[in-house]
Amino acid sequence: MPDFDPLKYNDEDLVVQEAKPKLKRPPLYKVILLNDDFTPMDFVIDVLMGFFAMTEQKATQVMLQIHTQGVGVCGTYSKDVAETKVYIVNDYSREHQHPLMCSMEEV
Ligand code: TYC
Repeated sequence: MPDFDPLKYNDEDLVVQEAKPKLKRPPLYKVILLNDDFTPMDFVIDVLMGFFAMTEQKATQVMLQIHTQGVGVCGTYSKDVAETKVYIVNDYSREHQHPLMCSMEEV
């Protein structure tokens, strides 16, 4: 009988079905920034470099994409990490009195 056959025979010759392993990868979340009319472009670039480890060139490209399309992805993370990023970015923006909004979406 092949190794992977889930049907096994116990001592009384009864067929028993082994439980199928229920392994599912935990969901991932996109952290996104939303465009607004007031947050300075340089501030958004600083956020992308400081909190999302982007180079200045990449951060400028993402900022301009958000500016023209309305929304952009900063990165993809586990739920805990995404929640923390959203919290610290929104806190940082509020501290600097900018209305920049950071949010997350399941991938
Ligand atoms: N639209 C802003 C401006 O013209 C720049 C901006 C870019 C704001 C991206 C938010 O997520 C943002 N100053």
